[in-house]
Amino acid sequence: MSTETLMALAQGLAGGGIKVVDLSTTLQPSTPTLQLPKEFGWGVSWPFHIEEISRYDERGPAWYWNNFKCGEHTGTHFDAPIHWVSGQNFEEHATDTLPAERFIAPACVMNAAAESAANPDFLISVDFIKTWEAQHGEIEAGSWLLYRTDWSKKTSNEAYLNMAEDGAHTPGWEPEAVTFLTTERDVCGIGVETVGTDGGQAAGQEPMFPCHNLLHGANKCGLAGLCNLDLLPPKGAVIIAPPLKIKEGSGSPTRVLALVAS
Ligand code: 23J
Ligand code: MN
Repeated sequence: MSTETLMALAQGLAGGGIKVVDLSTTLQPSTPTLQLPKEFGWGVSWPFHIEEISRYDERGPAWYWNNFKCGEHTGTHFDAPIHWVSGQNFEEHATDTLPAERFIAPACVMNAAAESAANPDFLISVDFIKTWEAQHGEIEAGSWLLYRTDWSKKTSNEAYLNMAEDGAHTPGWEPEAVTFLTTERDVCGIGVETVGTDGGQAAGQEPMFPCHNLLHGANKCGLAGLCNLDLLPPKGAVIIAPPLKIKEGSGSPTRVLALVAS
């Protein structure tokens, strides 16, 4: 790899035909957070909360700044392998210890928007992936697999979380599809538009939360709460997604960017 290649990238970014697409939503108090089934007494992730410290006023005449707090898994965010019990024993598996090389990788974008609109409980199968590969070519090792559902286009939190008496109804994964991606394709990780990488009914799947279980059990990472996946080509985008360097963090809100040739 040459310095010329790297400088060509810099020129591409400076108006030379490489676009930067922002795949992140805006963090704000109304940012939707995961609603787990209530009956088990599982802990609750804090929503985003922000408080002004000063704004060029008596609390700080020349400066504006805020305090904020939220769960690690709030809004557009990164899931590290340590997040799940199945990933707890790997080395360098937390936000502060993952090799930085894993934060920049190409992406394959699988469009399941029509299927998800027709059925909010749609689950990606191995067949679905193989059909995509027949059209676009095999998923290269080290790529992110981004699951486009257009779920980020829902205009209310109610529609986005899609909660019913029997829990949330949002698209997810057949366990075999996740295993196929980690073992047969050795992906970098899996990214979704929904509030978490698993589907809304995943607490009742076998294994429970199969995407989290199998993805992190293979020492792979997740991205959740993505938007603008409809602006990406099926192949050829490069994703930049470094989580905050939280000591032993299980994840963090993340600004996720895609580089796309234009
Ligand atoms: C904990 C338990 C279940 C789920 C999740 C977290 C997430 O989706 C997450 O943000 O990692 S489904
Ligand atoms: Mn998460």
